[in-house]
Amino acid sequence: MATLFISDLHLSGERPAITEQFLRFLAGPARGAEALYILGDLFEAWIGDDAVGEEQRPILAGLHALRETGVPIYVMHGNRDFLLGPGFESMSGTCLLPDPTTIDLYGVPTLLMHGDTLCTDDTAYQKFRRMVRDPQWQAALLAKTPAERIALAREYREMSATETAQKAETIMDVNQEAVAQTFREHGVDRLIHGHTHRPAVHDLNIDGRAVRRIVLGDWYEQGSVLTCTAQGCELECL
Ligand code: LP5
Ligand code: MN
Repeated sequence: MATLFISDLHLSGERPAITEQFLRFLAGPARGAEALYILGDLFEAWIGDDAVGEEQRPILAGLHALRETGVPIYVMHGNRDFLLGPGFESMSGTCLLPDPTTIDLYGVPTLLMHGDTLCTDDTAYQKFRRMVRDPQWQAALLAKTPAERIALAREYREMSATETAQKAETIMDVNQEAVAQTFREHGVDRLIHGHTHRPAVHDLNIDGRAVRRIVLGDWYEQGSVLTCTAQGCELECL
């Protein structure tokens, strides 16, 4: 039995081949898993549980079908789909997970995060994040019509594309001190996150303690999955 971790699929009607690949993953390798964890940015954009697009329905159905085979599915918010809510949970048969969450992964205390909160050098993004994670801001946004939200999401995307094109790569990566502080605060041996789209396994020494940070890959061009068993974890491309 294995526990699977994926993130940053960025599923969108604009990339149908990746949605197809994800649906094949749900109907194939994910069956029989002990659990599936999706650590943020499952969707390119989620504008509210009441505004599901036609291209998103097969994804919800695919998740639900996997859940019905007995595989628990946990979903964390990313910076693109922070509006996933209880409606999404019931449509997909999944459970939303707080960021961060600690799990016991075959005896190894493991912290799960999306990863954006570790990018503390990206102060403009952290300011944006505080704004969009504010419950009052979200309530005001969800009171708008779906058409208004689609227009706003497009504006945010354009703003983000302009901004990220001008930011140094190092600013958009995790801050090492934030990583160290996270390991100290949570007392875990392993951290699994996504967001940066820089898949890798980093072996670190924090205050004399050997720990491991595993970064999941995105699904823009191909699938990426971390498979963990009692023997260890392996990052693979699909
Ligand atoms: O997504 P990615 O990887 O390209 O960039 C992220 C950060 N950007 C974001 C913004 C999202 O892409 C916006 C799209 C969300 C879609 C769903 C929204 C649904 C709700 C809204 C409508 C219903 O997360 C980017 C990081 C990068 O990761 C690397 O970590 O750098 O951060 C930014 O680009 C943020 C800017 O730097 C923030 C600028 C300050 C803005 C202050 C608010 C002003 C409002 C402007 C209104 C147009
Ligand atoms: Mn992200």
